[in-house]
Amino acid sequence: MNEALPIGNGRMAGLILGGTLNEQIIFDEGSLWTGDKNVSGDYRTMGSYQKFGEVNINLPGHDLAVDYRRDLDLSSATAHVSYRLGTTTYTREYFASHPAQVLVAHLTASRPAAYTGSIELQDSHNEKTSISGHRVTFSGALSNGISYEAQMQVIVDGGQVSTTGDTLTFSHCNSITLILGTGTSYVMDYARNYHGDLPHARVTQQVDRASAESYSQLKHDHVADYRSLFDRVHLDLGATSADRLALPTDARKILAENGGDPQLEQLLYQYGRYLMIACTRPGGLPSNLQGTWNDSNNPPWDSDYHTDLNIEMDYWPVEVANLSECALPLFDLVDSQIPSWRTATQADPEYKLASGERPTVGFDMRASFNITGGMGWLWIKTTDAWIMQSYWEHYAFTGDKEFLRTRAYPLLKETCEFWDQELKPTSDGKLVVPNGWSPEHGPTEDGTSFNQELVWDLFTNYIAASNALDVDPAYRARIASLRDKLLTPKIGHWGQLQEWVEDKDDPNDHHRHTSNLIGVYPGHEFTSQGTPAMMQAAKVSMLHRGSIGDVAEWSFAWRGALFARMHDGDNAHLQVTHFFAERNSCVNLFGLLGDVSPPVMQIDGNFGITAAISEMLVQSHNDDIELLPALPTAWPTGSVEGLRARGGFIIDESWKNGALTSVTIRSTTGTRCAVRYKNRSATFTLTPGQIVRLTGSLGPTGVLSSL
Ligand code: FUC
Repeated sequence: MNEALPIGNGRMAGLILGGTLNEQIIFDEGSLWTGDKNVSGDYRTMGSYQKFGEVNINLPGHDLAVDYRRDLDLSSATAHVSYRLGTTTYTREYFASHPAQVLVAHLTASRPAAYTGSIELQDSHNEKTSISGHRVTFSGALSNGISYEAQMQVIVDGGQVSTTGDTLTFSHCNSITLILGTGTSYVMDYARNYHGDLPHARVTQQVDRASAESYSQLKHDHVADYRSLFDRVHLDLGATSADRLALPTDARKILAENGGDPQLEQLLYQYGRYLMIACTRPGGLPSNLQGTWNDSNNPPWDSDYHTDLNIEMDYWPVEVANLSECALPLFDLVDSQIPSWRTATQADPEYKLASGERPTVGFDMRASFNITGGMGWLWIKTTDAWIMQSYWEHYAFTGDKEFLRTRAYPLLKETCEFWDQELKPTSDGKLVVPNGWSPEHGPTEDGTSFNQELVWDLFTNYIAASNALDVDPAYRARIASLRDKLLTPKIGHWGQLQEWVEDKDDPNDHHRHTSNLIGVYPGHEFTSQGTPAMMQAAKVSMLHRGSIGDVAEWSFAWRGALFARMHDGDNAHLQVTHFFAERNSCVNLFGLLGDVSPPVMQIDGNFGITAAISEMLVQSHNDDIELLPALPTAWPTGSVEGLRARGGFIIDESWKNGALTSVTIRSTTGTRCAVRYKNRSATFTLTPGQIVRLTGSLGPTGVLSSL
């Protein structure tokens, strides 16, 4: 899987291995999970994400292929394999269609009757495959009662097809098209115990419909759908030298660790957006530790939803990189799990109130969760507040009041009410989260910076939400007064932003998590403008944490975003290039956790890098927008179009010789807009749909037009 080409339609995923004699397509679907509602914390009972199956295409004699090439075209979300045998060129094209809800493979050749071989469809849980006509099928059920089914239609042009057992044999065909559909009985619904209808009728209909379409129509619809999302952002970070460009991606990746390949950095940015469109679309499940790609029934960390960094990082770029609707699966899954989390939290001694009573509202989360209400590992306090940040950000960027009113606000309020009950007063009248833990670094009795900053963020977002909806003024005032009493992280004896209430940070500690800096990014408690002393302390902490030692692929992404918020473009850029190192990313540019043995693929770093690069180019704190806040010297000239800013704006920028040359700001829902570039600033009042164009010195070019 570390070399395969990944495709996906937000629900189904494919890994194209690209063999010549044997082509293998591993396929998955986000809802194929073992496990149940167990919340005991024993991760072994939580179940794990499962591999669905494989398609194997056997092409005798094709091991003699020459001029072999494979690629993944991010502009059309299609993967390709091509090679030559004698004078015949063989070409395969693969995509995962969101509109048709199927995976498609299309095998063509430069001469007629060139394809002779066989195809098998394999269940990764060993159920028998059956063949009826040109339809290959398997179905089964996991021990938790989740039923699954896969169907593959084999469409040939010319030649003959025959069946022997579970193998479909083809000879002298001009071309072959495979239409693969999958489904499970899982539903994201606590009230139904997560079990819905059997998938048979749905999968049959999807495969029937797609098989009745021409290949070119299927591809056309897929590309149009994909581009409606992908084409919203264009990025140009400058040109790579021709000799580097001539190399394949795996060779460029090795060199790019030392910089000098802006087009590969640009590709890494867009790859994060590609992977997001491929693994999290409305109606499906959110991205797990491996996105939706999985080649094992026993994947690392169960390929679950980790709450102390990973699931949150997966969604860091979603709003700024203009893929807002891709966040909806996160909200759908969290909403469907909350009834289980609420019961578990309120019953657990960990959350007993000082009075000895149980909390009566709210929920918190253990370090990981599954898709059926189960949780594993330790409680990680305030991860409820962290998840709520995504709900708030969805509104902050889109201005979607209906979402805020019906989905975000009730949960933000409930989470405030939970911490309102749980916070403990210290002897000097401050409020702290008791018995906290700074992921994954260590505990303290009263007040980790991680916990305090997340509660500050929650309270601040709640205040803004209740203001935006003009509701609950009395509770808003109470939360504002609680926020004023929260213990604020301190600056320690070597100038660092302390991780714990005790001044005990080790300046030589290179731990992979940067939990104490969550108020810098992804939070907003500390900013260069608003709290320069805290920002300076955060930078001291960062510089000591370094880029060595116990550092995972996602650490670089987080460090990149942190340095960007500190306006340190060169250090942020260094983190981006570290991602290319052999221990941090796979040949196919999937993130790789090189700090575990053996190293394992993990997707969060991919999304985190896209978020970090976005933060280098545009930052927004409510309606205050910073243009090119952390431009590194490695990208002297370039442009970006289509990044989103909080407050409801879309930003385009161009720069030359390290300086901003032009800016376009479009209001989607925003009105008051304050922009800053270095020591210049400008403020506008726009109406939704209006565009303002500015020069690099932020002077208007005189154009205020409508979208
Ligand atoms: C957290 C991280 C690890 C890994 C795991 C899945 O525990 O600290 O590095 O990413 O999640």
